[in-house]
Amino acid sequence: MKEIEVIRADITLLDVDAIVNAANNSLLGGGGVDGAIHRAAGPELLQECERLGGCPTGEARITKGYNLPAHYVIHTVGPVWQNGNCSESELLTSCYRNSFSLLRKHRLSTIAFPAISCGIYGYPPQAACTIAINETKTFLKTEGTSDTHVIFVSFNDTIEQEMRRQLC
Ligand code: AR6
Repeated sequence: MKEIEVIRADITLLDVDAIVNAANNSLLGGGGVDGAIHRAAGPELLQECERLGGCPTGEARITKGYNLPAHYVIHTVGPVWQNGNCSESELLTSCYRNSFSLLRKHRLSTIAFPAISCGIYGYPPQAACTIAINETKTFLKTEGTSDTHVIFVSFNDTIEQEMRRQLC
């Protein structure tokens, strides 16, 4: 079943094909969900990330999940919110598109996203949720298979409520 789901959870605990990491350009870890994923995955994740040589904003890279229940981690680098006139929406859209592209390339079915850019990077939640949902619907319509399952993981009320409101 092609499906979109919103759940409240710690993304590091999810047993899915791939979880998405809201990373930074270095791919060498940081705070927020990035720090949590690296802590839970263990040092081998950092070793693989070191070999990737970073990632431009809006692009995505895939690694194994190591000690995580998830088999893979898709690392994408969201934009830092400035004033909305610095290509933030195009860059956030690219994060979702490139993450879905890796999902398809690796023939994976289940993917869990955190709210990319909505924490430390300060993206307004309403606008970010609209992009996340629109890109997901487009992917499901054009390239999703009967097994595709997209999970939006929220860590706070604002994101969860906004996601649910927009999916109604
Ligand atoms: N599970 C699910 N969601 C989480 C978790 C978790 N364990 N932890 C945080 N969130 P952020 P960004 C939510 O700041 O804004 C890092 O230092 C959080 O509540 O992790 O893209 C990177 O290295 C928020 O809604 O990512 C970058 O430097 C969402 O995840 C920078 O932060 C994203 O918050 C990236 O900032």
